[in-house]
Amino acid sequence: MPQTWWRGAAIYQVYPRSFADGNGDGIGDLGGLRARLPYLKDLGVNAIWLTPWYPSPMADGGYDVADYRDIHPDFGTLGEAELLIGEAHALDIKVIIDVVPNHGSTASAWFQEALADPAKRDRFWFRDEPGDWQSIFGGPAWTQVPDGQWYLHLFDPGQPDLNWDNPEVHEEFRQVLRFWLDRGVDGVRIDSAALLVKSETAFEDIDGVHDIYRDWRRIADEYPDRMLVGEVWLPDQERMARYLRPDELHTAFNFDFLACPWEPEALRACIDRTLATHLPLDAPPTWVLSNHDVARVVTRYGRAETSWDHGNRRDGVPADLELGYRRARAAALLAMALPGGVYIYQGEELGLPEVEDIPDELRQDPMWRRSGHTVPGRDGCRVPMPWSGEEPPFGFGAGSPWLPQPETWRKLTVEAQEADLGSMLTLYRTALRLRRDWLGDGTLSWLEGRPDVLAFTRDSGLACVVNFGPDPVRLPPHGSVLLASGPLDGGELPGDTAVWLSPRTP
Ligand code: TEU
Ligand code: CA
Repeated sequence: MPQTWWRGAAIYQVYPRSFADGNGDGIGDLGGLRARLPYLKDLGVNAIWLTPWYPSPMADGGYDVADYRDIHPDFGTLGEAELLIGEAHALDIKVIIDVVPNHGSTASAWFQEALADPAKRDRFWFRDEPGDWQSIFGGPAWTQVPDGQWYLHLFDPGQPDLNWDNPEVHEEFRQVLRFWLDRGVDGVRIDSAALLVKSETAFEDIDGVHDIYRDWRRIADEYPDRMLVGEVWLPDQERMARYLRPDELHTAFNFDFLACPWEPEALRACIDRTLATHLPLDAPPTWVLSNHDVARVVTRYGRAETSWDHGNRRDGVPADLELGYRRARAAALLAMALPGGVYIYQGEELGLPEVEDIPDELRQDPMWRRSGHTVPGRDGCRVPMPWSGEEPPFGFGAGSPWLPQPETWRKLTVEAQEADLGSMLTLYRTALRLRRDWLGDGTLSWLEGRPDVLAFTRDSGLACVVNFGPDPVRLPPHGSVLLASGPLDGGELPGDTAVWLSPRTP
């Protein structure tokens, strides 16, 4: 089996706007991120993935890209991006960027040309009459331009869908890929990867999309050790796996796992399904607990219903955060022990909860506007990181952060958690250190036992045991305890707790 870095990598998702602010304007930037690279090194991740950093009117947090070959001035310059890539590499951290091929921005040169000249509209989806599709953020997916035509936007009106029936669009993205691969990026995350090709009646997972990724794979393969990871939200794992055929994408996000409730039977079925679809393709699975589009895991797992559903976000549904925190710790050990790669969304390692009381007038997610102010949306998982100190901005930067941080985050800052051996940050650091020697790519063998316990061993001999039940359970035979997500109870594993066991005595 080829051993390349991405097969077993721990990849940390940076949402640049909210990670660290270097120049004090309240908005995270590349200067802030570069200064915090040592933090990521100490955390022990193998790679970072940055959500879009391009010039953009920010109609959708930068997923409305106006220029794929430059950096948003709020974040810095192309020169700084190049420095960042070099500095990350010097610390042995790979860099993955986000490419958004399904749609551009109304502020892009292409869209401006299309507006000015109806003969230049074939790069987008212009029609004389609107269709009846609804936008994923709510409201109609068609918007009228002054001369009467309509354009398609599956997301915000600021994000016109590109027409992948036009060869010019293919050529543009080939060049964009090369532009960044030439600058040393190690991987590309492909936004909304299943939506690019459309028919007149459907836009999800249409067969022609696979030809695009075959083309992209040929480009990536011209460079040593680069990877493509697809954001493929499809309910069906079999359909999803088609994107991972040997001549297409290297990996995809496992949203089946993210959406799965915190229940042993459902999780076991999800894990088995994942392995069954990935292993025959020799594609490493990925394990994802959260990202910038979903409620924070501490909050999600503290609710009575722990599954995730984009259509029913359960914003504001009461959550037992203590319970959610305990489960999030156990889930972290589960996700990091499973075969393949793991994604960690910034703040997950601090156990940040969803912020549910952002004042309405500060909300920026287009989902809030487009839903007629009925769906609060995704701002609550995008609140700037708390680094240090006793009050906001908690070391995020000198200025007031673009979204307010809760006062209660004083207990959750990096500074507070570094000093605490029982903190979430310490758990993540320890787990990521152990993971390098014991875990990552490979397979697992289930240890059969009680229905409310999931237990398996890995190729290295490490056993991971998670107890979902109410009562403590005895540990299987082992040499020593490597790490536990919570205190063991007289040698037994309490409910909502996970443990990593070594076959060897220390
Ligand atoms: O998300 C694409 C997507 O398919 C949606 O399900 C989305 O996750 C949304 O949150 C619905 O609840 C990607 C990005 O991750 C997201 O941040 C962008 O808003 C979207 O594409 C458009 O570029
Ligand atoms: Ca800034």
